[in-house]
Amino acid sequence: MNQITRRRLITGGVAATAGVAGLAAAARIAGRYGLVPPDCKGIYGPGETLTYAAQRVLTAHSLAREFPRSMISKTPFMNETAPKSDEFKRLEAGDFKEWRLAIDGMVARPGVYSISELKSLPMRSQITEVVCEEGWSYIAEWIGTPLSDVLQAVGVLPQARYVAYFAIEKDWWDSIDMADAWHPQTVLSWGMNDGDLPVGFGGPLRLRVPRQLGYKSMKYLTRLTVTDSMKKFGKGLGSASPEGGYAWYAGI
Ligand SMILES: Nc1nc2c(c(=O)[nH]1)N[C@H]1C(S)=C(S)[C@@H](COP(=O)(O)O)O[C@H]1N2
Ligand SMILES: [Mo]
Repeated sequence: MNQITRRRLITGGVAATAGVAGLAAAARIAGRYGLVPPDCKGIYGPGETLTYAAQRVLTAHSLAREFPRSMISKTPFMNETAPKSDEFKRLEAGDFKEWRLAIDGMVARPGVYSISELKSLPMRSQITEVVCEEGWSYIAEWIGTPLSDVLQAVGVLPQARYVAYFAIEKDWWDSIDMADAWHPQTVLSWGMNDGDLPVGFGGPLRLRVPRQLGYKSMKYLTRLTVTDSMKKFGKGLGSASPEGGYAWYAGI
């Protein structure tokens, strides 16, 4: 079956069922195609599943909007100041030369990368918007190493379904599916607006996921884990967000 026909069938099936028999039945169809997000249970579960399934089938390869340089925000809003831990202060005092990104899990060659090692890999620059669920946004240029280049380097195993990621603040962790992980605009960002990424905006390293809301773009990134299931992390909902009432999948 070719791609378009298959897409029409799945979305047609999922959407028609949603209309006739309700969200729960539509979610069951989505399940048959493996299009189920980690937070698929509970009262919002069928809605989350329908959103995720429809987005993935229709827009798996679509690009987040990129803006002209003239639209870069003059006073971008930073949500948080730097992490307060002594460990972070020590790393900052050393100009982040000792900052490391660990990559493990379902990969052939687990590894540890410094910022300068990441900078030696292929680079991408893009001008995209950070959109917070609280209603504000800003546009900035993000410079970094596409996550796909790092995934290529470590050799992702075929069973991989998610990339989980962790910040230096232990309560910040999240995950994306492989469609977003391999997506060309998903970038390990170490630069912003022609300079190093400032600490307030997540420096020295942030994962920019511009197809989703700001909370998926984790600042102060220290670890990536490639996995076939999010069940073993936290409460098994894919990230800390659903534990607090926010969706795991936050496509925009
Ligand atoms: N490590 C970490 N990452 C984070 C956050 C945070 O508090 N800690 N806040 C998130 C939220 S809710 C948003 S909207 C964006 C805000 O990005 P900004 O600080 O560049 O405005 O960062 C996200 N990434
Ligand atoms: Mo946010």
